[in-house]
Amino acid sequence: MTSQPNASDEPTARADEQRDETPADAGETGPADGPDAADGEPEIVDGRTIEHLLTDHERDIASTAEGTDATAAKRPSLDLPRLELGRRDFMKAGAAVGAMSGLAGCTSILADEDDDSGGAAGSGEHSVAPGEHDEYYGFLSGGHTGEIRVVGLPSMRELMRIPVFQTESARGYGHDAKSSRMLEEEGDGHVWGDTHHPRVSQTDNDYDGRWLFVNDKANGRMARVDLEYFETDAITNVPNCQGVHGACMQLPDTQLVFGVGEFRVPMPNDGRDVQSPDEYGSVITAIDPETMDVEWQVEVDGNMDNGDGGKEGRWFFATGYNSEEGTTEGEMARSDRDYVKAFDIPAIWDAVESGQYEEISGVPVVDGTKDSPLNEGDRPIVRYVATPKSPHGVSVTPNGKYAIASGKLDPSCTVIDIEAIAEVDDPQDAIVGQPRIGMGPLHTAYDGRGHAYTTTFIDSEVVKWDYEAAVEAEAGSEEPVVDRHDVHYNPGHLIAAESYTASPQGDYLVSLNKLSKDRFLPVGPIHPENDQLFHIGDDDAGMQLVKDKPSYPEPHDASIVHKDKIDPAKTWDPDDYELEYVAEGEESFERVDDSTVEIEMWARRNEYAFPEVTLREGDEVRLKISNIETTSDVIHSIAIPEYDINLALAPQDTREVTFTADQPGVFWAYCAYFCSALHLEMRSRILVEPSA
Ligand code: K7E
Ligand code: CUA
Repeated sequence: MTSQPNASDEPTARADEQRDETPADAGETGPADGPDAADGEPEIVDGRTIEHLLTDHERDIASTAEGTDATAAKRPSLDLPRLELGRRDFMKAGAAVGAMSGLAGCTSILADEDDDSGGAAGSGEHSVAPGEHDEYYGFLSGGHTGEIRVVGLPSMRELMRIPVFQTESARGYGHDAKSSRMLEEEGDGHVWGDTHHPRVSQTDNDYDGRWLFVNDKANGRMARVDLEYFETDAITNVPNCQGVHGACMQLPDTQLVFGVGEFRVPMPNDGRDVQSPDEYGSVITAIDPETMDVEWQVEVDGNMDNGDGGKEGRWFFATGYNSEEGTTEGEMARSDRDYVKAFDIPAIWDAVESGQYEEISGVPVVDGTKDSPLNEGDRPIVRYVATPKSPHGVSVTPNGKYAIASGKLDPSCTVIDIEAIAEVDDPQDAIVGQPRIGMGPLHTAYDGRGHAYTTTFIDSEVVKWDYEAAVEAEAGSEEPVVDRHDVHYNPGHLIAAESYTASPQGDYLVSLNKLSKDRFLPVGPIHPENDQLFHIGDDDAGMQLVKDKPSYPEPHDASIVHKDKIDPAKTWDPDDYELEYVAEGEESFERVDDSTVEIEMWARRNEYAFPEVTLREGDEVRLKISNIETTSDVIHSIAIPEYDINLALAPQDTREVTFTADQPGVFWAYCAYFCSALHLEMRSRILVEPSA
């Protein structure tokens, strides 16, 4: 798939070429042969089949990447019949040209060329002056950096990063005893994670500012961030599943946190059944938000993906792909339908409490597969709703009426009536709407005024639509769509302010775009992503693109919380941690035995309690240190070179670390936070005397 679209190609010719690439051909010829090897009967392209567009899309990514060299950059546009295309329009053109072969509804795409996508700078009305505060906190996942980023909205200024699954020296995370223990014990020593879905705890269907939960797709964990201290305070290693992907909560009061298992693996994954994919399983996991203990798991058929909880606490929804239970891409995308699974939480609790489970890895695992006895009778624990095709995102409308799943490999979204789920005999009858949104719909957010906003990965748009109108309209109709806007480019998630609550704010929306291409100054072959801010508060004016923010790879999802609902600490409260604070005058140096030393000390501008510490080679040293400043923002650290230690110390904070002084010599421990005019002088001489 390296060929570059030729300027002289007729759109129709390209479309024919695409038609040859039927999914069946691709499957038979194998990935190594590529699309050109396909020679089957031309498939009649209809609006619900997009494999050819995917291929086209991949090709356009390749061609646009080539276009980033200097020569191509000087070439302002390519002529295609009816289209004047700049490089920026390339992706879209690929999709549109492909779409022309089969669809009538692409005129809006073509007509919408004059968007306000020009500048990276924010527009005046939505900017935040120097010294002024933002209206919202945005909590973005950091993807495979393993962290959470905190940005202010609408400025999009990055305010802080919260390390979760990776060590981070600037915050001493993974350096002090408590955080290293957490990473060690609940991560089997893994040094990274893959955060996707940050969800803030709610009470009565509104943000309570207490916690943020986030998944680790890489190593199957769920973490909790304390939003008073903006610090990860618990990690749970989830058994019986490789990756925890979707993360969400039982509402209205965060009674449970759910992790949606993605990859199918043997359960437990201890070497059994490696050659028997049929025996692999996929589970959702319910975690107690207070204790972070795993309460139970439910095994289902197929792969799962994303999840969202209903507002009333009974239902929890997970999308899924690979109902084929294949192990290769070709096998996974074969069927036209996969399932949205609706989990009946009280019914699952009943099964757990009446002992109807198998204990695997110490956790009750309830059988929620289609053939399970627990899915017979009038109160099945999991209802399987078939939707097209490999549905990806699912989110519940603010009024709690509908769960909306995005088709991913189908241009539609599926509207599921949540009340009907409990009543209908056939779960399919709970589907009440299926509007046509566009190519590659992935995720949906809400403004609280009855509008849904769905990203389309292939079309590179945010599509605004009316979900009640979608219930009225015929399946496949585009009528419910009220607005669409280009994004740059290829969006994954999008999130509107407080969209996951019962009362979204309805003013801002962020589209998290996977590709930025030529949007920013080039910084080498790994590009930043592009998070774009939209103002959505004026339905008459439509969506307005306000800002571009380059983003380090790679945020997937976000939660946007009004500033009044978060109450961060300004300094630590010593009552909030287990260690005892070391006040001035309480410092001590104690040689416990021949090879063990305990040091308790403090730090303040511009000194440590001990300007000098003498150790013997081989000593095991337990060092506890408090920052005795009471002034907010006066942060110190103690960095100990050669021993890989840097403890960050916010005012009134106390941290501890244990290390073995196995290197003789002189080591200047120093403060790494620039704290005062005499910061450079803030140091302690550590002498490690050789052991004779
Ligand atoms: Cu990237 Cu929610 Cu993990 Cu969609 S997920 S994009
Ligand atoms: Cu303390 Cu620099």
